[in-house]
Amino acid sequence: MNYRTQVAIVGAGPAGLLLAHLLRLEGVESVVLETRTREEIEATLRAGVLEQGTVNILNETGVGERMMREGAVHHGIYLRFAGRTRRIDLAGLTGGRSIMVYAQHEVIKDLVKVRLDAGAPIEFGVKDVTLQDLDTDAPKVRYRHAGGELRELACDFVAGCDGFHGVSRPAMPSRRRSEFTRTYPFGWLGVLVQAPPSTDELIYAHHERGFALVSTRSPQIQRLYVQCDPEDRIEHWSDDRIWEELRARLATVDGWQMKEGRIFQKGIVAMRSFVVEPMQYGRLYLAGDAAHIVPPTGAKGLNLAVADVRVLARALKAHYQDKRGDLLAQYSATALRRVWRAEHFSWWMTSMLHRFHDDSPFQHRLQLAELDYVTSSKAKATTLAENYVGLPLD
Ligand code: FAS
Ligand code: PHB
Repeated sequence: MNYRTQVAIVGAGPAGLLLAHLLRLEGVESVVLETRTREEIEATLRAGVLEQGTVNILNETGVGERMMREGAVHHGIYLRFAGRTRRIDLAGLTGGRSIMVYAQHEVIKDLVKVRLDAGAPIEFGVKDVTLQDLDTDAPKVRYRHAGGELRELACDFVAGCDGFHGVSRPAMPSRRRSEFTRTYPFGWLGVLVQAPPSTDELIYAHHERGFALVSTRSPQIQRLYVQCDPEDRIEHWSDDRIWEELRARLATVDGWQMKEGRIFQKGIVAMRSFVVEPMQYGRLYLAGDAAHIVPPTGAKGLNLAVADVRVLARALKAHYQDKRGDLLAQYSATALRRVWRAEHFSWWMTSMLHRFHDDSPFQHRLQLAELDYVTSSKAKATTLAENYVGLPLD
C-alpha cells in the first residue's frame, strides 16, 4: 500500500518523537516509523539529565506537566576527588539556569501519549526500512508494516532519527559524508538501586580505581555508575563487587556514607565520541544519535537530540509556511556548531574524570590539578556550569 505525508520520521526516540510533536504544533504532517514496540521504547533505560533548554521546550510545547511534577530540579553538581567533595553552583554561575533529573524513558512516554491522544500516527514494529530517492524532491520510505504488508511512504523530507545503528546515516553515500570518531578504553556499568537518595545533587567522582557517578531517578530509586572495562561481562560484576567499588571510589575524608539497597537492574555501555558531517544528504536530515554520539559524562546525548530537532522543525516550518529554503540549507552547519561544542565538553569531562589504563602518575596529577582548578577558579567553574546546564538554544 502506498501513501503520503510531508515528513517521514524514522525512529521514535527523543529526536523523532519531539520532531513529530513540534511539526504537528506547526501544522506540518508527519508519520513516525519505529522498529520496536511501544512497550520497548517506553522501557529503554538511557539518559537522566535534562538541560534548561530541554526543560523549557518541553514546557513551552505542552508536554512538561509530569516532568515538572515528578522530576527533580538540581541547581548544582558535586565533583569528588582526593577524598574531598567540591560543589559547582550551576545556577549561581549561569544566572539561574539549572538541570532537571527526569528519565529519558519518561520523556518518551509523555511524547508518545500526546501524539497518540492527538490521533497522529506512530507505526510501531515496522521492519526492513529502506530510504529511496533521497537526492530527488520525491523521497520515499519503504518498509514492512507490523502486520507483514509491504508499504511505501512518499514524502517531501525524511528525518533520520533512528539512532547510531539505524539505516538513515548509511543511506548517505559514503563519498558524501565524513565521520569523526574517538573510542574510549573504558565503559560504564550502570545500576538501578532501590534505596533513598545518598545525595541532594549528582556526584561525579575521580578515583585511582576509576570513575564513579551517583545519580538518581526518584526518592526510592537511585542510578549509579562505575567505570569498567567495556569488554567486561556483567556476570563478573556481583552486587558485592559493585558496592565494594562504589564505597572505595566515593570514600571521603569526612566519612560520607552511601545508602545502599537492592540492585534490580545492571548493564554495561561502551563509550565513544562520534560525528558525521554533513547532517544532511538531499532530502534526508539526520538528528540525534543518528548523526553524533557523546560519552555520557557530560549528560549531553538526549539534549543534543532535542537541540537538533528544534533547529530542524523551525527550518521545515519556514519551508512550508514561508516558502523559505535557507534554514534547511543551513541546518547541518547550525546543528554541527552546537554538536562540536558538546563533543568537546563531553570529551573534556571524560578525560578529566576517568582513569586511562596507560595513564602515567604524571597524567594522574594533571587530572587532580584540573579538578582543583575547576573547583577553585570562578572562571573555570563557569565554563563547566554553562556547558553542563546547556548553552542557550539560539
Ligand atoms: P535513540 O537511539 O534514542 O532512538 C532511535 C530510535 O530509532 C529507537 O527507538 C530505535 O528503536 C529506532 N530505530 C532504529 N533503527 C530503526 C529503523 N531502521 N527503522 C525505524 N526505527 C529505528 N545519554 C545521557 O545523557 N546519559 C546517559 O546515561 C545515557 N545513557 C545511554 C545509554 C545507552 C545504552 C545509549 C545508547 C545512549 C545513552 N545516552 C545517554 C545517550 C542517549 O540519551 C541518546 O543520546 C539518545 O537516546 C538519542 O536519542 P535519539 O537520537 O532519538 O536516538
Ligand atoms: C543519569 O542519571 O543517567 C546520568 C546522569 C549524568 C550523566 C550521565 C547519566 O552524566
